[in-house]
Amino acid sequence: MKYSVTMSSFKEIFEPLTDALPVLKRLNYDAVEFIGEDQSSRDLNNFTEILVAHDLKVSGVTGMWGNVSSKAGTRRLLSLDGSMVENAKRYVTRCIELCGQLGGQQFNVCLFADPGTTMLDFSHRVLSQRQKLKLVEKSIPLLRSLANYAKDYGVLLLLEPLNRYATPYCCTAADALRICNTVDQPSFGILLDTFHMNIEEDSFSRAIELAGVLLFHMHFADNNRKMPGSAHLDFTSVLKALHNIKYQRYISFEPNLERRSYYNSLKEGIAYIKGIDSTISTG
Ligand SMILES: [Mn+2]
Repeated sequence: MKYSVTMSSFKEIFEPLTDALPVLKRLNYDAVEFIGEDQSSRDLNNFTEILVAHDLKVSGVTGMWGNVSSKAGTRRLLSLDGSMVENAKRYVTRCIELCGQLGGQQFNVCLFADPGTTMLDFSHRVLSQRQKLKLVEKSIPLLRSLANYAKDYGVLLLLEPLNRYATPYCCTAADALRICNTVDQPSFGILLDTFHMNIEEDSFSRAIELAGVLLFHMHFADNNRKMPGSAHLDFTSVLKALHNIKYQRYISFEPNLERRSYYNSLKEGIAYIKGIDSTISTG
């Protein structure tokens, strides 16, 4: 396995964000997942220089979708407003280019629609497969053309299912697989995130095995979005399933970190996962 951390986890901790890089190198991370926001070419050059100096790689670029910022909220691939879809499309193409430029392997899309599209109490209800399909159907040709665009940059475009409280149109590995099979492009695949899986999947292992060869990236966080080992997710079954499908790509930690405890969290979290991984590898 190779280990990476999302740079977005450091937004509240480091200014500039590049100050996170020496820390990550010291803690034996292999790579960082760059943040999918506009950067000046000066900042980007600076980032690349510091990255190279610390012998770190870029695993990919994290798509900033939904409520993470007001800008992110306008990136709606499922909008009924054509200009909103166009806005999301431009965002994806820019991030693909950024990812290619940084030598990253993947960029993730999440499917958001206009607010008020569905008015369900998601604590008790979910959308039916038919309702999901109806809303997602229109975006298939766009996803296909974006996947093709990504291919030209040596980047994979990955669909990340989120939990129902974030966006209810693609929540499980089965939802993502259905969309993937319809898009049907070798440069289009799946990213699974243990935080969302914990809410939506019947089982970690069944979801991972279902995604199978289309699983190209993993986000790891515990059930409370802290580093793995902080709470009660069963990372042994996650890692066993990854071994079963011969997954050898990045495990990218995507935790909430706090200024006072980030160092120990990052240190203990990777040690916890590497510990489980080595028992599986030798057992
Ligand atoms: Mn994620």
